[in-house]
Amino acid sequence: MKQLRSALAIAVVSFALVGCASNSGYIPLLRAEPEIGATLTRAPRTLRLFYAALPDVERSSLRLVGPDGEHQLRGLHTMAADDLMIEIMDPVTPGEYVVEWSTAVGDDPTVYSGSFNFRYEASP
Ligand SMILES: [Cu+2]
Repeated sequence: MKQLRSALAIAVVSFALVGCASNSGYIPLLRAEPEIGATLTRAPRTLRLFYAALPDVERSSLRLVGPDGEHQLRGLHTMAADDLMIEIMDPVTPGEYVVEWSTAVGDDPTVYSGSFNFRYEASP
């Protein structure tokens, strides 16, 4: 009986650890255009991020920060392909860019956030 109880305790503890680890590590972002970590030779005009389920636009935001600071973005929407899409208003000049996103997807009420980089090098 004592053995069973300690086995149960171990099971509960390891379940809690696994739950904790997957919670903090889970990111619903699958891929993006521009691609995550890409080096581009053409300046992007839009950002499009693809998620594991349909994002809730009302609870989503995107930011683009580059060498000239934060870019103006317009018209956050979804193409109903589990994506978020937005238009980049001011010209993308060469350099390193960070896309910051936050969103809730599908039936999951959690608001997730993250960021990724891409680089734009003007073609010679
Ligand atoms: Cu679109």
